[in-house]
Amino acid sequence: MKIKFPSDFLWGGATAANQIEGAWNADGKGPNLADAMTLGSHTTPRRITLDIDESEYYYPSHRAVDFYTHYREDIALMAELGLKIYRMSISWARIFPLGTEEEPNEAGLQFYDAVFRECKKYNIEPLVTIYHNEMPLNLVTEIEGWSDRQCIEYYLRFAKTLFERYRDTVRYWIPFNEINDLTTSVGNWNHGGILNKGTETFQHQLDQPDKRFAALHHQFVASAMAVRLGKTINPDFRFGTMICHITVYPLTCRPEDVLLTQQEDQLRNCFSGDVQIKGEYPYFMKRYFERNQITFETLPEDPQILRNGCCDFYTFSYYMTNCITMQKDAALVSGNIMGGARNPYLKATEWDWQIDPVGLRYTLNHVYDRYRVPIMITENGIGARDRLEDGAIHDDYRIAYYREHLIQMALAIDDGVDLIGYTPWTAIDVVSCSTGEMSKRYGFIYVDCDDHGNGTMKRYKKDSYYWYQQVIAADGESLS
Ligand code: BGP
Repeated sequence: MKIKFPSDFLWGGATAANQIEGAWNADGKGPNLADAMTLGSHTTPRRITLDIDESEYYYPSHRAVDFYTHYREDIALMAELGLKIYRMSISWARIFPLGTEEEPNEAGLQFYDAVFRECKKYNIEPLVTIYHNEMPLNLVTEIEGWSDRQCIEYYLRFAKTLFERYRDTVRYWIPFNEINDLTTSVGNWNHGGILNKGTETFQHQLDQPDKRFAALHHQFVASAMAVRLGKTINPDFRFGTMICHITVYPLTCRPEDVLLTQQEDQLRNCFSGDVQIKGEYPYFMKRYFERNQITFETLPEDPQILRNGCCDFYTFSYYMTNCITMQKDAALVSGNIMGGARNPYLKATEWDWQIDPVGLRYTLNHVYDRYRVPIMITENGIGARDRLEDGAIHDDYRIAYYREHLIQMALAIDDGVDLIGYTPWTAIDVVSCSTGEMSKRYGFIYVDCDDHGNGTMKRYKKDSYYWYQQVIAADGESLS
């Protein structure tokens, strides 16, 4: 098949504030929950320390890759790469250091003014995630994050500040990154701002499902209210979901495995997408809550709020697929929010995330069939250990990964899916979310910085940079 993406296809790249910016306490920024996570690895869990103690631990977000001072150079590199869209997030604690202030921190806003100015200079469309795995630490300690309904008000104050300030600068918004992460216990901390008593690490969190689903409900309400509010400020604003799509296959054709797979898909993927796109809780969640004796408070006006604040387009992250089975002794594999049974037909990365390009075409068809709204893939990529040799990085494994996934995207477009954009994770190396490592790299641009923040911070173009540049320039034709 001859490959050619639509000429208006939004070729992009993604990052998130707490993983890229650094400058964790500069110009009035308050500490956020990401700033309280120590360095970990694939085998060592990241500790969560509410008292940030830099003399004892290394906290990767404090320096990250110092986008805060390198943003001009980085955006120029993104422009040279050919990006049409840049997915980034805004640090809540840079704008509202405690989260509870009436007035925003002007210095924080000025930083983003400058970032958007650079984007505009190169005609790069910003796609802004309002909430990406961080909130002011003060809201975690004072109100237990999103488990308290009060959080909606603070979030909307933050969102309104952004909508008004960037009314003519930003068109595409994502209210919450991977909102469905709160369907698993691992989402408590960095998605919900909830630290249950006894939880010491990000990887092993104690769970109170009532609290967790209350937090998720509050985020759904906040998302819908933000959509509504945003459109009163600028009717041209477009809002997207962001679902961490863990595509699941039955490990065998045993009907029980198939049924269990369907239930996993409903809970992990469809639930949150349905609320944000269709504007209501899907029927299967009633049973799920009853069977698991999960209760949480909602207000009578909530269903109406959800109906009135649907997202315009569907976006998701896609890194892996997993298998589901009744068998207790199946071999297991890792994943970002959940692992699963190992698929004998797939290879996995060093961090044990299974690589499945064909699964992306399947997923695109699956979600488009369900929602029939434009789709964007807002994260996809391979975490790998890159080697800098004489100023070059020969990341042929990353090129192979992207090549295979892009071909499947082209096939999905050919199937009829309305895929409008792609922002791979990441435009430039950033700190890993799950392990805090720098050595789990995703970028097209290499940053000379090690796991402990040592290095020159110099930027280098990887082989994948030149390759992606060609792909974009030819609208994907070079993949044929
Ligand atoms: C997603 C997060 C990102 C990103 C990515 C890769 O779930 O939205 O912030 O980090 O996963 O994960 P990791 O950095 O753990 O390899």
